[in-house]
Amino acid sequence: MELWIATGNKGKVTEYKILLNELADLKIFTQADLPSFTPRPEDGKTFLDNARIKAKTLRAVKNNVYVLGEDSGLEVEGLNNLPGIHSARYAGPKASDSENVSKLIKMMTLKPMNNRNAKFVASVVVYTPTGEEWVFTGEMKGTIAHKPAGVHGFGYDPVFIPEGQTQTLAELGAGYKTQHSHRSQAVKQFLERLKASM
Ligand code: ITT
Repeated sequence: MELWIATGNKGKVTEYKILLNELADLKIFTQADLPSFTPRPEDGKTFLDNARIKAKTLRAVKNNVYVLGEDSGLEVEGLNNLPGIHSARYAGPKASDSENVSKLIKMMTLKPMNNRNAKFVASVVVYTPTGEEWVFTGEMKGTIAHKPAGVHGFGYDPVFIPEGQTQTLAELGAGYKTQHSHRSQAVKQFLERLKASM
């Protein structure tokens, strides 16, 4: 089967390839395989809105295949759940992962508080070749570290310490994320739904 993922984020693609590895006949493509593809602005109000926008935009040019859109982000309790849906662009429209991480650390220093609780959220929308819409969500709870540590993963992984752990996701590495991440929770539901539909 063909799965087209509506993302330009290479870190996400790497993780989807690992998470979907058990599907032997799966061929994964992304919007990067369509040179003239232009993503639509992510102007939804929720993760689900934006996941749907991504999947629908790609589906408009790739039908009769599975199409997946994911919108995800980090909600920090002490920052009124920011950066949330703005996670990718927290430090500006073209911000790098390390600029976003620096801004997060700075915001938490400017507003001293004891509450460093946070969670990653992923909303995933899949369109099937026959046009059904499937929706999945996953979450991972944790806390924000005082400074970045570790080299694995992407985004805010260097400052996110999962519940029950003492190291960041960037220290724990891909094996831990494959078992426990917000993305892995959503993909497990997708795999179950897919198997049930076959
Ligand atoms: P696409 O829209 O092209 O998929 P994006 O990076 O803009 O790429 P999102 O709009 O969903 O994707 O924003 C997700 C951001 O949330 C991402 O850029 C990271 O900053 C953060 N994020 C999401 N999942 C993460 C993870 O597993 N580890 C670290 N940071 C993550």
